[in-house]
Amino acid sequence: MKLIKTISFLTISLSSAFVANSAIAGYSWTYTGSGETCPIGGCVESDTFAGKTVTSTATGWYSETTSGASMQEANKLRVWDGLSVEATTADTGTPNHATDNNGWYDSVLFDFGGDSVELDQVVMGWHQDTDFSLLRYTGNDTPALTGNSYSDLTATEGWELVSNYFCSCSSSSSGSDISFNVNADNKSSSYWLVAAINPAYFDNNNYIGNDYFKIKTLAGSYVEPTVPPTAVSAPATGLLMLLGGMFLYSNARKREDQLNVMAA
Ligand SMILES: [Ca+2]
Ligand SMILES: [Ca+2]
Ligand SMILES: [Ca+2]
Repeated sequence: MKLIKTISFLTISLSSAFVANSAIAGYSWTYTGSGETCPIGGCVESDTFAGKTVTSTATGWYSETTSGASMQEANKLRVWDGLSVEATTADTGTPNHATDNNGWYDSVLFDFGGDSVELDQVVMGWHQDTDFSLLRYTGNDTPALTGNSYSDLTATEGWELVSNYFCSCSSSSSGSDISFNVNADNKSSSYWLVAAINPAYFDNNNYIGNDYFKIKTLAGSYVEPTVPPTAVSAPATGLLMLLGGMFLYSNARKREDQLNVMAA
């Protein structure tokens, strides 16, 4: 019986090494300011929950509006009542200094520094019409935006359109936050892209060209990494096999003794 208990304990211990993908909910990253320009490398916000700090680094991006135009890092990413992309030196003033799709197609890249994040909510601060595309990166390396078009991202560059989201507000509804529940399928990634809704992801020009918003808060969960099978040490596996073998041998011996007694 002691041997059986030992084997059971080891089996449970080894099995627990494979338990994966538990998530810690409650994270949020909020960007507010008075128009400061993000430094080279991006604007950084961190949140700590249950002892784990997850950092979000935001950078601004844009492309010309011609089909297939290449993405470039924006002239400025600024922080007002949310993140605002000034695509070029001409993409300024209200409302164009917001993240928008008039003149250039703006977007903000959020890099979570290798931590896997499941986004649940996107909150816009100042906004007018607010239709946007949400993408996540599915690759294991660092994504390259420069020189790729928005279409390239999903066609060849490892990005996936999570969904498009639409504001039911009119273009004059600025002045208060608007919150979107996103990512209904609970997907996770270390890189997320929020774009003023883009024709590469939503083919209806009636929705495009009048969206202006400042990305204020992202909220979601940190997804703990899967423990790889290699984390189970070879000696532990060997011990389990050895104990299993001893158990089988012991049982076979008992059975043999019983048969001998019956035969005697
Ligand atoms: Ca613009
Ligand atoms: Ca802009
Ligand atoms: Ca729109």
